[in-house]
Amino acid sequence: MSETIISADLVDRHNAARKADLERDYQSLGERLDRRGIAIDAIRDKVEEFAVAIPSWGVGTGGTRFARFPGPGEPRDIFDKIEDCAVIRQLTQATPTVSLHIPWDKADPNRLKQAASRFGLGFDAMNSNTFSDAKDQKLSYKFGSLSHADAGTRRQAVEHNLECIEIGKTLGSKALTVWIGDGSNFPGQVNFAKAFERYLDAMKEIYSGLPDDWKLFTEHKMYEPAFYSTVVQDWGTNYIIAKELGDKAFCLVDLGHHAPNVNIEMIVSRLIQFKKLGGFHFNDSKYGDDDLDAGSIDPYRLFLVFNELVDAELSGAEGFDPAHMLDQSHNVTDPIESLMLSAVEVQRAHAQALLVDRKALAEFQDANDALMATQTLKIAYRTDVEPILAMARLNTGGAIDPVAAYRAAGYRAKVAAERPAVASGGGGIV
Ligand SMILES: [Mn+2]
Repeated sequence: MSETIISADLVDRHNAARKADLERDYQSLGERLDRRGIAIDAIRDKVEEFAVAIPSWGVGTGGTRFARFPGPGEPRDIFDKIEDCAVIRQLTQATPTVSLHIPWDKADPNRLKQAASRFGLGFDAMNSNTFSDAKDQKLSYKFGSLSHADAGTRRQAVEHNLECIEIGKTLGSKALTVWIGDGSNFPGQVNFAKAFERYLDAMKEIYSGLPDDWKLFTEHKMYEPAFYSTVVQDWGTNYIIAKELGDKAFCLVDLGHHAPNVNIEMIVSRLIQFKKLGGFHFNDSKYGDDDLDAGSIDPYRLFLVFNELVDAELSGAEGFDPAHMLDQSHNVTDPIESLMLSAVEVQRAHAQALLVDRKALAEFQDANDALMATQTLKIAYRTDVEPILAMARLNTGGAIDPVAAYRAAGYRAKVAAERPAVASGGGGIV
């Protein structure tokens, strides 16, 4: 039995006060779904199985290029971050793993493993960092890392990634995510082909150090930190990388890393079809890589992405096993609250997508009935699945209303008393 940070008594009392209402709502929704031929318990079971990883860096307050305004009780180190992740896990029961960023979270791997297992947490993908300079680093990444013109800098970046794999092996991680800031700010600054060739050569060295049961994820991003061109610019480039490297290499889709209005759900479908979808970094955006909370701006798009995922799952797409992770910057909210609600939003999109009448949809598609096809999606999307999500939390030991339970527990005030205030300062979010 793993330890809990929020008192189990408090969660029990919280749930007891809400249970009767929830049971009525669940039964009422169950009757309505039954009329559509859907068994509510089967959907709830799938929600209970669904998991999304928490990025260690997400529990600290994020920042923009303008500034960062830390909140009270900021985690001081990875061990504080693990405790914050344990709270998110306890109250939502949707986030069983933490994704580490090296060197930010560097610590004795055995101690890390112990700290996480105390709360029943595991480790998701390892994330390398060659987009900023670590303290005492020999060569700078100012002008790139894996695609750098200088062979020594590329070697240093390759070795860092190999070190991340080594740390991850001890932790029980099974994937490495390589995100780079390489690119250019001016036309003519770099030779596109040469830079990409250097990147691919460096990635091949990293790939050769990957254990057989690991996956390698690469993430595309059209701009930032480089503003004219990035080396891994778009999903096409990302697909080429995964294809060049081999069967253990997959593309990661960060929802914020596309131009506004790009049809992300179609990209997801293409990557599934050609067996290269590795997983997601969930977040939401209005203008660019805003790193806003998942589902906060365009929940319908999140649903449409899950519509593709559920379609692939139900049709038994070969090798389909995408990793789910949140990747957001919480600038004006308590990061724990944002991450809990974001995990629930991702669960919600999944549950709604499970409600799509796929047989009817296929028939409308074949009959060229555009109106009814799109209505079929809308009927699923319009269904308020909150009673299913809340019942899944109640069944698995979480809180019916995670934010209300978290606030009642006074966790933030408690850690603020223990963790010294952090001075506000420079921005920086990837
Ligand atoms: Mn990301």
